[in-house]
Amino acid sequence: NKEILMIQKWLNQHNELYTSATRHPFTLSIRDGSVDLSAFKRWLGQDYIFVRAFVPFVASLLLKAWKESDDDSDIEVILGGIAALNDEVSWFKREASKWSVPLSATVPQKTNLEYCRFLESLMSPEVDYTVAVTAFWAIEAVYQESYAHCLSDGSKTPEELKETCQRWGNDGFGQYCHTLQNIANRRLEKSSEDIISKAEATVIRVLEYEVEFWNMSRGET
Ligand code: HMH
Repeated sequence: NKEILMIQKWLNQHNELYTSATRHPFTLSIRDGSVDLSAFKRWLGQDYIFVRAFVPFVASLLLKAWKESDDDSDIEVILGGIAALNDEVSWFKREASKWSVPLSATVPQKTNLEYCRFLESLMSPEVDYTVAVTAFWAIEAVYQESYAHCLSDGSKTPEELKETCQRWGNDGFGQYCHTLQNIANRRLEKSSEDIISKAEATVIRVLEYEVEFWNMSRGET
């Protein structure tokens, strides 16, 4: 189907899964103000570990874009993403110290290790640029949608969590995610059935991991 863009089509087809990732009980509890702060701290410590693994993934994406992309501006968009991650790592350290979360003593949970291993598998040169950039869009989009919702009309997000929500929920980050979606759609339009189905399976895996990642905030394991 060429009339409707691939990502939109997948979001419709996998709407239930996408909604479980972007309207998770954890982020909904931030939005309604009932959030358990120990859950927030667990998320913060685990996400710092994830972001550390996310940096080399995005670096590997930059390399794929340089080798395979048909559009020079892709490199600039991804480089902007790396610059934002540099800032994000510093922010995590500041935020962790604010909440007394000892990052160096934080042990990665099983879900986190699995998600990081999945990211590592996407860093392989065997993985096509189109598949990797589509995964990148999905990873960023879940946070953008989740945290923007915590700031939208009617939200009761506690003052001390607003900065976190702003980090991913701000309009600039929304625009950036939209640009990534456009890149992914442009590539998918030109891709073989094989690449398209690999990219779709990768998006589904990302959404599943994102749900499990939010689940870790419950601290049951
Ligand atoms: C688990 N997914 C997870 N952590 C993040 N920081 C993002 C996505 C977005 O950057």
